[in-house]
Amino acid sequence: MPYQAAVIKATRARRRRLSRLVIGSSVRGRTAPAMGDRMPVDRNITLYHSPNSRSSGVLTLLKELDAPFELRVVNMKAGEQRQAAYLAINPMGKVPAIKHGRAIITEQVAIYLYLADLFPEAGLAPVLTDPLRGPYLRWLVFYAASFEPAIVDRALKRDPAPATMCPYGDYDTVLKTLVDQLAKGPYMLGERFSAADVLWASVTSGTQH
Ligand SMILES: N[C@@H](CCC(=O)N[C@@H](CS)C(=O)NCC(=O)O)C(=O)O
Repeated sequence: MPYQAAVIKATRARRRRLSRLVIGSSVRGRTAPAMGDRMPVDRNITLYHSPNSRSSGVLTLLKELDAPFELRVVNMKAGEQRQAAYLAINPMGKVPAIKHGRAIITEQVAIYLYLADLFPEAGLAPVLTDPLRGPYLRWLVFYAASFEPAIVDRALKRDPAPATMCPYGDYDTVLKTLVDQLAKGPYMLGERFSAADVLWASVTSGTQH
């Protein structure tokens, strides 16, 4: 089954499981399990979002996590991402960004990691003691550190730096690494669906751009 179809199937099955859990439990509850005394107890998230951008994947993730959230739409066509109000949120003038309590988190991968850990009951983040935790971090970070710069090289038809100087190598190697990993199972972690799939599916389905 192609990767995209496998992710959609897993997402639907998870939604069904979650909606059964919601009845009579606190999956939708706004109170976090014990997570340290400095983490806000309130798990309401504000997502700064522009449709058809990298924030669309974060929106999908919030739904997957059944997280309580509020959307603040940033109108990129009107240039709101470069106006002072939004630059105070992300000085890079980019979406996505989220706010949780007083914490502002930017950079997609940081946001995926943060949210999947904040809603552990959704089971989208292998815990620290899980042997899949390392691979999970690997495939999320690989996206930002290797895939994105390689894709930009390809889109601009420019050569990367010489292989020994270039932190991500080159487009062909990056793509082969990804394809070889996906050949091992339906998801990035083999048989286990995780937040990494929500990120990679948003890229491969083209909903980001
Ligand atoms: N490194 C950032 C990249 C975010 C990014 O490139 N966002 C694009 C939307 S897909 C953006 O906000 N572009 C607005 C602009 O630069 O004017 C991340 O991973 O979150």
